[in-house]
Formats: sequence, structure tokens, C-alpha cells
Amino acid sequence: MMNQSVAIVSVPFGNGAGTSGAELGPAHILNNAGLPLKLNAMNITYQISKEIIVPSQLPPIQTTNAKYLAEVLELSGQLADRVSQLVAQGTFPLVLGGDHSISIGTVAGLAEHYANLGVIWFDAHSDLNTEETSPSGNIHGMSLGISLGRGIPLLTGLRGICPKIKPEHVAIIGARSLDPGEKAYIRSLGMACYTMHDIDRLGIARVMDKVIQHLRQVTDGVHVSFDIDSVDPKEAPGTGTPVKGGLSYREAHLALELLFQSDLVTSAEFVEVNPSLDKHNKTAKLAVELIGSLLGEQIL
Ligand code: 6HN
Ligand code: MN
Ligand code: MN
Ligand code: MN
Repeated sequence: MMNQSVAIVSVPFGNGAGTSGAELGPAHILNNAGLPLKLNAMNITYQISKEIIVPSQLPPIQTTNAKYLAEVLELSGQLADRVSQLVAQGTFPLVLGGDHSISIGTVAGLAEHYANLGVIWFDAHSDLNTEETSPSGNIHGMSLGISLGRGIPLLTGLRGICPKIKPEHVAIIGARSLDPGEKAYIRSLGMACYTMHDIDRLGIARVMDKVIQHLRQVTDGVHVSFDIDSVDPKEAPGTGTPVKGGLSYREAHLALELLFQSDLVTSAEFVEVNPSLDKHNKTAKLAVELIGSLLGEQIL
């Protein structure tokens, strides 16, 4: 994987979440928690791409239950452009959020290059709500659904490709808080969703082996969308929608170490780090360590 140069894209956007603070994630991951130092120590070539300019106070778009739709739409278009350019340049896009609504733009940019993009969605949630099923109206809880072509047409139709990804190319890992409409959708499609129950029973290594083996056969690129709330709140307290009973520190690392070894991953994003809910920047530091594992840091 890392014979490629990594292109880091900061996306300081938090309007897709109900709690503010995720917009501070990129600066904390880069400057306070020292992502560049980690990459230097690992001898990884990287560039810091220009920060995405976050829209604010746009004229609202009329919706039934989707907060900040105009801002999410504008941001998604900008981020899709950037990610698409970076893939065209041959770099490995590493997107730093921001709340999880930014994945709408990341995946839209990737979909221009990969007809059969795999997505590994690490999350306590499944982010498959629609305006009809969402309990909050927060678009970060709808983002995976939107990439699958479910929900708000302005967003699902971005870049003229809909859907961006196919359900059989997605694996959700770490789920433990699903809304009723999300459960029904996952069941109806038979989507791969490895819940914490599955991880407890099988172990994270077997789960990752299954996911890797499947995606290797059916995809032409694999994106890792890592919501830091997949990790247990003991390790990742600085996040807007924490849920007990998550991945342990080592389970999260092992999952990403195995993905590095698989040599399948072509892009990644780390989202939902909320420094304003954190102490001592613990969660941003965790994100840096996890990025290290995904990009090939070895224990020995
Ligand atoms: N995330 N299912 C809840 C909702 O409001 O739709 C929580 C979503 C959380 C989203 O963590 O990216
Ligand atoms: Mn999420
Ligand atoms: Mn989540
Ligand atoms: Mn590590």
C-alpha cells in the first residue's frame, strides 16, 4: 500500500453532527497529536493538501428532516473534487474529519475512479438513516445510506453517479447502536454488518479475514471509513455520539494492521474526533496511532 505518497486532506466540518466540535478534529490530529511526526518516523512520503474551505450560512434548502443540507451539499461537492484529483494524481487520499457526513464527498470522489469500490465502515452506528427514519435529522447518521443511493436525491445524485457503492461491497464493523429503520434496511439487503456481538464471538481477526477475503474478490479499490466512535469510549472519549461496549484498543489496531497486510486499501478517512469533548487530546492521539497501523507501522 505505502509505495504511494499519502495526501492528507483536512475537512474541518461539524454541521452534520448534532454536537459541535468535530470541526476541530483535523487541526488536533495534525498539529496537537502530531500526525506528521508519526509519518516522518515511519518514513512515509506525504503531502498536506490544501484544507477544504467549509461553507457557512448558505441559503437553507427546504427539507423534511435534514439539518444543514445546503452546507453538506456544498462541502460534499468540494471534497469530491479534491479526492478525485488526488486519486488521479496517484496519491493515497487520507481525509481527516470532521463529522461522518464528509464521507458523502469522499466516496463521491472515489466513485469516479472505482466502479466497484469497497467500503469498510468502522462505526458504533450504521449511518443508514433517511429523513424518514432519522431520530435526529443529523446528516452524519445518513451518510453511508446516501452513498448506497438511499435518501436525499440532491446528495445521492452528486457527480451524476448513483449509487456510488453497492451493498455487497460494504462491510460495517463494530456496530452496537442501530435505529429500527437501519436494522430493517440491513436485513432487507443482507448487508455485511459485523456487530460487537459478532466480534465478541468470532474475534476481530476472523472478522477481518472474512471481510478482506470477500472484498479482494469483488472490488477494484477499498476505502476505510473509520468513525472513531467504533472504539470503546474508554479509549475514545472525545466523540459526539459515544456508545459503550466498543472495540478495544488492540482490536482496533489489529483490524487496521490486518488491512495494511492485505494490501487492499486505496484510501481512508478518520472522522468524529471531537476535541472539545476530550481531555488531554486523547482521542486525536488515538487517531494518529490508528493511522500508523493502517499505514504499516509494525510492532517488531
Ligand atoms: N455517526 N443513529 C443516530 C442518528 O442520529 O441517526 C446517531 C448517528 C451517529 C452518526 O456517529 O457518524
Ligand atoms: Mn459514523
Ligand atoms: Mn458513529
Ligand atoms: Mn500500532
